[in-house]
Amino acid sequence: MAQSVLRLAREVLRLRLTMLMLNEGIKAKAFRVPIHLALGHESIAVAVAAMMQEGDQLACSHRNLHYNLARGATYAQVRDEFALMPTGLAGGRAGSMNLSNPGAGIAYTSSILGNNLAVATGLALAKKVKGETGLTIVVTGDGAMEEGTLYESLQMYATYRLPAMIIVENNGWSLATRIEERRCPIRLDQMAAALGADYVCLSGNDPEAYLAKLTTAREAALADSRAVIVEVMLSTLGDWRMPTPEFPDGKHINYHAGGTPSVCLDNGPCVRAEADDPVHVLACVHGPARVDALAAEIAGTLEARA
Ligand SMILES: Cc1ncc(C[n+]2csc(CCOP(=O)(O)OP(=O)(O)O)c2C)c(N)n1
Ligand SMILES: [Mg+2]
Repeated sequence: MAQSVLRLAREVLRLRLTMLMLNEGIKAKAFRVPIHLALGHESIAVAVAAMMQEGDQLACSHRNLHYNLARGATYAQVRDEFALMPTGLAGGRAGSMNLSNPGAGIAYTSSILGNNLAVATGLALAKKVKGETGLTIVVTGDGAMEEGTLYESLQMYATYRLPAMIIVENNGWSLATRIEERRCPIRLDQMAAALGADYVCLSGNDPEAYLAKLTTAREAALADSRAVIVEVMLSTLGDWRMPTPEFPDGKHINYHAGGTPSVCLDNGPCVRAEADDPVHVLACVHGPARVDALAAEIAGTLEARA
């Protein structure tokens, strides 16, 4: 396995194992804030983190854990942050939904949907005014892209000729509502074309392929001072319960936040033997035995669960 590919595979596994350990903590009520795990989102976060260069800035949303981890946060740092301890990544002051880490390039994070799109536009404009280099990257979900700030920021990027990358993590859900239940389909490729932006669609959860495509898109955005929308098709793995009049104890739906009861660390790093699980994809590419050995080695370096 080439070193660069091995590094990406190790990172996908580190993110997965860290989130599985945090899931056990959530189930044990160890934390003081609502937490949105990102099981299934590992490949895009690892590829974005590897794509980023000096001066690049990332603006995240409520589901930001995978980017914080991919940009170097450790299990102990996020565990302590979620327990609001001074030893946490942000000194215990940010919690989960607003967790940023400017020193690692995560300039801003907001729990207000669409807010990071507007702030990222300001970050990109500030770079231009100050003559600074680097790309502004913003991550949003398929729900948050329904906010007007997506359209408004694309307009601003085109008007002021600002380089930017807008990553839409499309898991098909906004809280308990699927896209087809809440709105018409939106063709992001056509929206991008109408506003002078590029469009790239990523699927398949291969971090190496993602990194290659992101790197090309980054260079084009910087060379031509324009925006690129990167739509990533993925699944948020796990399950969630929502109380309804018919199901007062909670109806099982797609995972949104909190602990995911059906996912257990003892079952190994793979959640689903399907292509929407980045760890399953790694096992298909590199062999299950190799991935299990790597996972065991990484788990040994993370803090013991107790
Ligand atoms: C302005 C605003 N409206 C509503 C909410 C409540 N809310 C929090 S997360 C969420 C769903 C977000 O869906 P999406 O952007 O697709 O991200 P996902 O959770 O699927 O990763 C909603 C509606 C909010 N945080 N901010
Ligand atoms: Mg969504």
